[in-house]
Amino acid sequence: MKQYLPILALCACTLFSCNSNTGENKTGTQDVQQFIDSYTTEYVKLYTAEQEAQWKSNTEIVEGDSTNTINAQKADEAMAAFTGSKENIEQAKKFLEQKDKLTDVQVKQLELILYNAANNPQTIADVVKKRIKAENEQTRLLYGFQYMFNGKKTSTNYLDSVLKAENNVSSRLAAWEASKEVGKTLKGGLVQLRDLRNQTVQALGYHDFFTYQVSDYGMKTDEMMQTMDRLMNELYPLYRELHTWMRYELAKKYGVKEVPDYLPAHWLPNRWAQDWSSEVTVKGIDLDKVLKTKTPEWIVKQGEELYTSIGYQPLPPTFWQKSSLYPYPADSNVKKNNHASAWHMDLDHDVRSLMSVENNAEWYETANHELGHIYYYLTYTNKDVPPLLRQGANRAYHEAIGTMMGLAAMQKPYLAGRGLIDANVKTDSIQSLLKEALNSVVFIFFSSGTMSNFEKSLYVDNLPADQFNAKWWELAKKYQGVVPPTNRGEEYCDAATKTHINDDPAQYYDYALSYVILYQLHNHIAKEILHQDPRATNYYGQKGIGDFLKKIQYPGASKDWRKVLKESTGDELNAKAMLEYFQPLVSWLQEQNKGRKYTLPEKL
Ligand code: X8Z
Ligand code: ZN
Repeated sequence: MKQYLPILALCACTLFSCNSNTGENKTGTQDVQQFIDSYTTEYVKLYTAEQEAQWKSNTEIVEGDSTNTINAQKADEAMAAFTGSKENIEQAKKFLEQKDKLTDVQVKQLELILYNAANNPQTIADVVKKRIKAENEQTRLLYGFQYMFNGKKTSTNYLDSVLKAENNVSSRLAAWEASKEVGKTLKGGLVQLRDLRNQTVQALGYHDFFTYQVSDYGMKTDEMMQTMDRLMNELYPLYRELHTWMRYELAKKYGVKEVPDYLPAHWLPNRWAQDWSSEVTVKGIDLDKVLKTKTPEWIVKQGEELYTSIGYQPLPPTFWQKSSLYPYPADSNVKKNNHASAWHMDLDHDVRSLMSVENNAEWYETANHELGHIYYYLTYTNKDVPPLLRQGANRAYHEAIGTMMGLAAMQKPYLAGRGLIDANVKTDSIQSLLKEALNSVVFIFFSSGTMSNFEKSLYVDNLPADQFNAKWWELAKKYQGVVPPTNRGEEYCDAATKTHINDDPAQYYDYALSYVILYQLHNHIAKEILHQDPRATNYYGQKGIGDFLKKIQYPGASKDWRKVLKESTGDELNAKAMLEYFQPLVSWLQEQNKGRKYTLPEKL
């Protein structure tokens, strides 16, 4: 999720008194606290202005009118000038020289001040300025883009629906290609952004922008990439079965006699092949069918109700007034960012979501995901967490909780309890598990594999501009077993059709880690709180879950994430819970795949 530096907003007096109470007796902490307080005041002011400007430029994109883009740029520049100023860097460094005299929370804030500075060093103000301009222009190009299908103006929601429902392979190909056209217009900007992003952080001693982003976890690039590999290796036997099963299944569905060795990208129900779950409909639990009878508004409200049922407060009225939750018409002159996001506008209670919700299962899950961010914001906005530390325990945590709620809200006992399906209908639990694996397990190979390795190559290895598309498809083949429908030359930039490559750069491993964490949390919730099978839970009305999650969320980033994980689940970061969850599926798939040709190598 795109986060513009963390910061506060709000009632400075409460926050400040809490800050100055911490460690007042230690020598030097008066000075340091004064510095942190005054930094915070200015930061919150600039952050709020920046968020407002970005909100406007992401929700009102008008062809031929760049006012909002320019205003966003100016707000970004003001923030950069402050956070990257020589004085702030020097001061923070000076105080950190006497770490032992400071409280943990002070150290964390000073480190954050330096982390923010590294992305905006004013010693190279011209580079930072160019980067900001390029970033805002890239957003405008991506989200101001008019998608066309069969000669008509269309939307990504529509193209997605074709990829989910269309059985005619030529029509699928046309929709897939239409969805990739935008990449061509983004390539130049991406090349420029890669260089500028690297240059900015290099000024403060980071090797490259990817390494900078990874350092937010207290990790080095190698360690992160090894974590990605470890994760994929653990899940690979299952992925290989799923891949084999899917090749045969889709060949049958499209009436193709010769089963392809690799999955053609346009055969799959998602633009990036990151989620194949809509290929399976579990009899008796057809959520898409149920949701056709509901409105998009109902979907968001239903999400809120799940959260309030476990003990969260109703969303503040401003959430409903100020969010932008539904799509604009496909041919509207005004366009908006069509990818879902959640915003903490002022580091206080102005929380908003930007979505394009339609009444289908994918948006049902996404709405729950975004509300996870929103309730995370609201929970760490408290007197004990200084504004600078109003962030997730780490970025993956922020992604994990909402996704977990989304997945839990698709399990049978929950849907039956909400009256969305018939509780008495017999359903096939293996089919349910298969559907879930086609979401979660498949996603790991996109996020840890293709995305993370592409961005590593882009930033760390300085991938030459004439190899972007070749690299992208080399990785998609290796990790996902997916190939492009036709040869895709370097005039295309298929990686850039993924929003994160442009506007949430070098962070996609967050999502991979979030899945691992969420299965650890869910496993704990099911077994220790609900005493239910993790594969068949009903979270609704269970205050114990709210208590458990709030305990994780409350301290924000003021507590070390490894400690948070250990304290909440009793374990380190690992894929055990996820593996255990899907275990029953492995033998079923092996049985289905008997006699079939496996085309992925035995080992990744
Ligand atoms: O980008 C997102 C969220 C952003 S808050 C909607 N997700 C990833 C994606 O869409 O690629 C959620 C899961 C993966
Ligand atoms: Zn998110």
